[in-house]
Amino acid sequence: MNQNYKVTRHVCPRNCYSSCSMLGYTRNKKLVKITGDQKHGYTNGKLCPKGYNYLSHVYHPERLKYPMIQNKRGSGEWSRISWDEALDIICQKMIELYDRFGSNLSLALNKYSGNFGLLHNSVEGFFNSLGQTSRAIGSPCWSSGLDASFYDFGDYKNSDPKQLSYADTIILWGSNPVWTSMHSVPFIYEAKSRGATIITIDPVYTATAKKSDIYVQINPSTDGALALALAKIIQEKNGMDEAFIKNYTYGSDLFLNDLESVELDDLSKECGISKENMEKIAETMLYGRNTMIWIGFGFQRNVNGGQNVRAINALMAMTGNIGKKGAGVLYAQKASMKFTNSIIQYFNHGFTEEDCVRSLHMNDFAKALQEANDPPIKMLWVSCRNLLTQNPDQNLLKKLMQDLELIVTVDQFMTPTANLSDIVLPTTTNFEEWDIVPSYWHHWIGVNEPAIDPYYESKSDIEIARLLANRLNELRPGFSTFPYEKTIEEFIEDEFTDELYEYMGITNWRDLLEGPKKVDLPEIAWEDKAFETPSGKFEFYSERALQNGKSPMAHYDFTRIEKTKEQFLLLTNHGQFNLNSQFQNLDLIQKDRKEPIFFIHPSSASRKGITNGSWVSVSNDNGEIKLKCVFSAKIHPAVIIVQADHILVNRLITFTPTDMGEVATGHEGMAFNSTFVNIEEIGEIQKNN
Ligand SMILES: Nc1nc2c(c(=O)[nH]1)N[C@H]1C(S)=C(S)[C@@H](COP(=O)(O)OP(=O)(O)OC[C@H]3O[C@@H](n4cnc5c(=O)[nH]c(N)nc54)[C@H](O)[C@@H]3O)O[C@H]1N2
Ligand SMILES: Nc1nc2c(c(=O)[nH]1)N[C@H]1C(S)=C(S)[C@@H](COP(=O)(O)OP(=O)(O)OC[C@H]3O[C@@H](n4cnc5c(=O)[nH]c(N)nc54)[C@H](O)[C@@H]3O)O[C@H]1N2
Ligand code: SF4
Ligand SMILES: [Mo]
Repeated sequence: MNQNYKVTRHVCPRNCYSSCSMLGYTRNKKLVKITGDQKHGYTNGKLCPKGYNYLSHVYHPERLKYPMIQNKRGSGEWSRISWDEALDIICQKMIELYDRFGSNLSLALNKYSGNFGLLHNSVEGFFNSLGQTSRAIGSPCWSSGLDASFYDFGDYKNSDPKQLSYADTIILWGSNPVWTSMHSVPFIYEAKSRGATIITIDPVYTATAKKSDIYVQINPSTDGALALALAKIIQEKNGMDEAFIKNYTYGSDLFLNDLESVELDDLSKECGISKENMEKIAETMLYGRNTMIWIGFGFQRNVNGGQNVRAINALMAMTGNIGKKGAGVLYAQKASMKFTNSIIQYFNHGFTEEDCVRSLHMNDFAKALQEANDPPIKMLWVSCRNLLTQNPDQNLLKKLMQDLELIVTVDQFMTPTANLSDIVLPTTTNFEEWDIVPSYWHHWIGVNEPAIDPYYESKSDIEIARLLANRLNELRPGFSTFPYEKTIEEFIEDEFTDELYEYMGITNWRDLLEGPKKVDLPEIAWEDKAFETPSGKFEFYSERALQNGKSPMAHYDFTRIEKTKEQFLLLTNHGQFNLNSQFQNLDLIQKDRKEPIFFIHPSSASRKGITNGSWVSVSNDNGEIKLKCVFSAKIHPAVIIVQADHILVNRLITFTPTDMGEVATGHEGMAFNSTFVNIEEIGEIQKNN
């Protein structure tokens, strides 16, 4: 059937739970069809709408074709240059800066999640190969939840998502898988068809809530209060798993003591859920009903996100819902990522992994740029990142970027970030390059092979790293230790060990060309109860947390969450048809995107004298945007929603740290969901500028 096509294997390398395996069909050097890969045991040959639209992404008329230079930053006057010219300008600047400051510290890298493929770590590898450089460190995404897992369990492990199908109760707690993680939804349905109760806890009646048996509209950021309330109710009903607590946990007495000091009434009032309803939720977890809780990433992007995750973990430990079939906490995993990471281990000038990086806070990047001195940042390299839509502090960031001497952005499209750069370098998609891609959710790993030649003059991140290293060393021998003569195959080979091959049931990474492989990890996380905490137990009480200046136990701070009737909490939830700022130029999205909108509960709008369909100024101390109002009874009355893909929304958001995140990601996370705004109807339609 496929005689007329060359069929190649791919993985979608986006920052997405699914990391889908795909097949590319190429005829006459043109990619003509993309399907899901049936051999992937988790995604099972199915893709999301973005996945099925990859052809339009690859051959999008706006794709960058050539290296370009901008006359004056932000002028839009771009001219095509050759790769040689681009490399010369970049490398000469790097060497000049080195000579000026005696190090490469004035050179900064900002890279995050455009592509999670392993070979894209070549960018970090290249930077390491220069000696000391400055680096945006941290994550805007999942930091506080990771630290909470670290304090409680000692590591980041997930059960196989299939375990959802064996649960008696599934709580989708601040996660919206129907939009953001669709391949796990069939497991939820499977559980439901076996009689399981599905509960969604979210300030918004989401597409996921719609599919659930029980929807709980919680006051935002008060999930810790609800978790502790459930713990209290379960304790009162003698629903604790005493054997689990005794054998496998540490600090339960202290936790249970602490629990006594909070009143159920206060907790109920705080989270906005009546005691009767809390009892109903607790009932679904009692009498041996195995419960799985999926804690979303959106959930923990607020000022008390880490503590709230710890409270849920504690609830699950006291009910013994850990390490057994159909039970457990799902958040994210790193256990399958047993790669050597050789690609980043090229150090230079005597520096090592420990001291080659000057860390700039990724989420407080504007301030980090402003404060870096000795030497100041003069050159910025942006890769896999759309800083000027995804980061907070947009206005300051833009202003500070204007002061830099050289900004280079590597991307497939002329993003707002690329637009404020001096040089843009066009890069390949996952249909034009080799790669290896794991997942932070399931345990499968796949290979990505090129189906077609690179689009026009685009090059992969690793190819660019090689070219840079080569050119730098021509100009100044020894400047970079990045091995530009090494082949892509060798880079890949070096990421694997015999142990990892064994885990994957293969003998060579090329076996992945036959289909993705699942790493042989326990289906049930922590089934062995070998927790990796200092006590070797699940830690209700964590000395590590205490040492890091946190409450040693899950703690709900009643004073932490602002309550104001005047302002609204701004939630910027992730959209169904985009992936952060990516895919927004697809027709699929464009056809629905007529005007910039926000959602508000009709009762809140009428309180503010705002009518449905009117234009509204949404503002706070950080800035203002103008949006059209759409009434929605699905939204919590204290909240307004602007989808996270709105390219201007981060003008309203300033760096606000989450309560945890430093251990796992180097800096605190970003509390995007702890932003307050004012709203006011404006008479006529005024354009945002
Ligand atoms: N289609 C699509 N898929 C994606 C992405 C995308 O942009 N589009 N992005 C990917 C990435 S980078 C990420 S991080 C994940 C995000 O995946 P999710 O975490 O599933 O998505 P979010 O929309 O960030 O947040 C989920 C829900 O959390 C709720 N929420 C916010 N604050 C609170 C709170 O205080 N308490 C409770 N209980 N709920 C709260 C929001 O209302 C929202 O419905 O998805 C990944 N997958
Ligand atoms: N207000 C608000 N802001 C948010 C969030 C929110 O919920 N609300 N969510 C946050 C979260 S969870 C995340 S994860 C971040 C995501 O922030 P980013 O990691 O900046 O994510 P993307 O928007 O996907 O931008 C990635 C860029 O990489 C480019 N790219 C794709 N493939 C490649 C490649 O192979 N090489 C190179 N060099 N570039 C490539 C894409 O074209 C795109 O321009 O956003 C955060 N920002
Ligand atoms: S965006 Fe996610 S669900 Fe869609 S194809 Fe990529 S990995 Fe799969
Ligand atoms: Mo994310």
